[in-house]
Amino acid sequence: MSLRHIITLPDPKLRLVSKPLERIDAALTKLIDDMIHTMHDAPGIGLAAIQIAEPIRLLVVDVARKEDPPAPQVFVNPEILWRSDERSIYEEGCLSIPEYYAEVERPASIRVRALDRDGVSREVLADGLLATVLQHEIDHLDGVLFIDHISKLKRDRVIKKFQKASKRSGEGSHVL
Ligand code: GNR
Ligand code: NI
Repeated sequence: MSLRHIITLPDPKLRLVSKPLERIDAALTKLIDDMIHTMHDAPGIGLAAIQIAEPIRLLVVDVARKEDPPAPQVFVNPEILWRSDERSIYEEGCLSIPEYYAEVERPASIRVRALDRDGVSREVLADGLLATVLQHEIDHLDGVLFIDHISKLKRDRVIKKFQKASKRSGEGSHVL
């Protein structure tokens, strides 16, 4: 298993709309294992493929408590079939926006259909933290970040901070 580099703001790839997967083959299974490894190492409770620069509709989550054994779940081509009217608020963070946290309001429960790592279609009724993380990850597949759900003032401030940091370190100097 390999650890993969997680891209961060202001990498423009984070704004791509990821493409559906046509098949689950050995290369994809390897990528899934690398994503789970990368998520656990970070550590994070979710990771979308675009965060490792792969623009495909694949995400992994693991909301097991620290004292319990790891319980990664894989979602290929996920679709949200239903959202509750009830909302809940969580403080969110993102491995692609390091060390920034903000409260986001989202539907409290959702029903999601996706293929699992064996290509079997499954439906999951998620609530609590799992519902929030799945919505955060599915947003990534559409180029949406959690800061798009906060005020424009806060969002612009965060984006500016990461643009400045990237210019200072020179890593963004090749970016338009
Ligand atoms: O590790 C993560 N924690 C988290 C906390 C609250 C809401 C969403 C998340 S997802 C995040 C990892 C990440 O960036 N996934 O895309
Ligand atoms: Ni994220």
